[in-house]
Amino acid sequence: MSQYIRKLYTIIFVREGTRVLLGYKKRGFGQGRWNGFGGKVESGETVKEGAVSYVDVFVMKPGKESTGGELKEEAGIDVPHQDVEKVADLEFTFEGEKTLMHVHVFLVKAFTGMPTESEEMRPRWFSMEELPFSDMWPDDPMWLPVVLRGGKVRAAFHFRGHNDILSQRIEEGRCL
Ligand code: 6OG
Repeated sequence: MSQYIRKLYTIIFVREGTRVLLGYKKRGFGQGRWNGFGGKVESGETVKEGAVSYVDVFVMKPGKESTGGELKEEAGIDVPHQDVEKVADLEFTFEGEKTLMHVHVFLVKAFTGMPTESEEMRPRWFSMEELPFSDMWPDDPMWLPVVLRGGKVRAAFHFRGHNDILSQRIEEGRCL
C-alpha cells in the first residue's frame, strides 16, 4: 500500500444557492465528464492557493470579454481565501498503477463573476437536485451530495480503468 507515489490535486465546486457550477472537461484526464474545477497542485504553491488560482483562470469578472488566448490576463473572480472551505479528501488508486491521486475538495459559496469557457472546460450551472451523475466520475454520487449539503468526507476509491470501482472506503463527518 505504502508503495504508491502520492500526487496532489484540487477540485473546487462553486455553489450558489441550490445550483452548482460544473465544468465539462474537453481534454485530458477525465475528458468527457463533468467535474469541479481543478488540477494538479504546482510545486511551490499550497493546496489552497492551487484551488484559488484555478478558479481565477476560469471564472471571469462580469463585463470582460473572454477571448481565448487572453484568458490568463483576464482578472479572475475574487475568491478570498477565507471563503474557500475544505470539504473533502479523496484518494484514488487505479489497478496496476503506482500513482495515488490525493484530491483536496473545496467549496466556494461567495463569488462574483461570469463563468467562461476555456480550452479545457465548458462551465454550466446545474441544479443540486439534477447533477449529471451518468456523465461524471462514478465516485461522485457517493460523496458530492454530502459536501454540497454542508458535510465533510474522507474517502478512498480503488478503480479498474476509469469506470469500475473495485473497493471504496467512505467516512463522513471530517476531512483532513
Ligand atoms: P488535471 O489532469 O485536469 O487534473 N479527479 C477526479 N475527480 C473526481 N470527481 N473523481 C475522480 O475519480 C477523479 N480523479 C481525478 C482531480 C485532474 C482533475 O480531475 C480530478 C483534478 O481536479 C477518479 O490537471
